[in-house]
Amino acid sequence: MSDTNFVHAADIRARFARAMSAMYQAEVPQYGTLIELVNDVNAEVLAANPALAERLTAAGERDRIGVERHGAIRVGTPDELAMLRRLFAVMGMQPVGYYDLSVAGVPVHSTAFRPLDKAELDTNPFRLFTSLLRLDLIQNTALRERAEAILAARDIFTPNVRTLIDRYERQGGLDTTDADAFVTEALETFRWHADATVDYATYDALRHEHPLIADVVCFRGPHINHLTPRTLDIDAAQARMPDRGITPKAVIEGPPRRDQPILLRQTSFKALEETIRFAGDTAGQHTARFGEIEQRGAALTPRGRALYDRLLNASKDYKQGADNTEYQAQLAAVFEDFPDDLETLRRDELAYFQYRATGQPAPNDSANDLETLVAAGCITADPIIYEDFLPVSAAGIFRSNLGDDSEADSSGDAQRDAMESALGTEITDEMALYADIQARSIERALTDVPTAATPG
Ligand code: OOG
Ligand code: NI
Repeated sequence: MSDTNFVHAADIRARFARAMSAMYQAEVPQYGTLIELVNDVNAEVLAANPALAERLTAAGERDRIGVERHGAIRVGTPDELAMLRRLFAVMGMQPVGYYDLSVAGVPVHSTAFRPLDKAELDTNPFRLFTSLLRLDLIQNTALRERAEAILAARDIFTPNVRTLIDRYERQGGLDTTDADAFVTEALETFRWHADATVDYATYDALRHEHPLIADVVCFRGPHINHLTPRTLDIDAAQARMPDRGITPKAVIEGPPRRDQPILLRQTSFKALEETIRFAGDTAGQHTARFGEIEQRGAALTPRGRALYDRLLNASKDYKQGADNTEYQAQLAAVFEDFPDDLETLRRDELAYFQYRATGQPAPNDSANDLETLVAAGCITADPIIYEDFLPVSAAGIFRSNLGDDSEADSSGDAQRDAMESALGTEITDEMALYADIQARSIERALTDVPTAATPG
């Protein structure tokens, strides 16, 4: 029962991401300033690096550099998460990856709603990093029950978005009028509300438990807390934020700058102090909303990831109190142990690669296995870009924006099953996606290599 009048999921996602960006720039003008800075830095990098500019143009990415890569929200209950899963499905976004942030002292666990396919990501890359509050980590029973009651009394979705989601599920798609209405209605869930649903005393008690708990529980909905465009030079963007009156977080998260970028580097500007009106008409301050930038590199295999985690852990003491330049220098020294050339990353199976035939015929009289064909120049390989998130980096972003300076401290256990049952679906394993792209590309490349011309 497919209907040709249905709007493609990627198109709804693009409309939604555009609307979200416009709303957020209007709500948080400093985010607009960050976008201007990122655009300027990107333009300078492209002007100085024509080869990169050409590569991005050829890949069709040049026009989309300025488009946001992700945003983040935090919800309070399994029911809210379940409904979000249905809402994001309309835009072709599925839960990928499980992140237990409680091990880093942040009382949430998270997943990212994103398209599964590379082609879909290429059309529009928008993802939402979505965290579910772990109320079970509140020790104080009375406070936990109070938080549960407050959350139970709110509905973060408009009646119209519920109707449109039902219709989408019944029909298998939305026409253009419904798609536009869906975007408008869905956006309402993520809007900022300067008036809290609770009085100041309740807010303060929850904030003392953890600032994140207050942020999730005390408002009418899960306001978008940041959006994240892509930068072509995160070091330059970080260094130049103060010139535009923006205060960056202390250090860039993730791996150091490298010849062959890996995983994800990210930084943010510090969340703004916002004036909140509490029930009973008291005013107060809350920090929640910020802007972030990211620069991505190769997806790592489990082996590469284990090496990354070990080196990152070895550098963690440098981070405390360091400024970014000093921290990056020390990080770079520790990461000397992570090979930084494509051939080693590939041969040692540290990163995932996409293989393709170059068109050159296979040599005669050889085994014609993958490595032989790569060595002979018949098959070539490019790194697959990492499209997911990093729990240690995420914890650093959370912490710098919540006025919480507590260091990582292992508390709760992973609760992947609990999150999956809340979602009502399995969470896709991100490693399996990359492994699958690589495996399929190898199969395809091997069959695409022309056979050797028979000597006449
Ligand atoms: C999410 C922080 C994590 C990222 O890019 O790692 C994140 C949040 O603050 O809600 O967005
Ligand atoms: Ni983020």
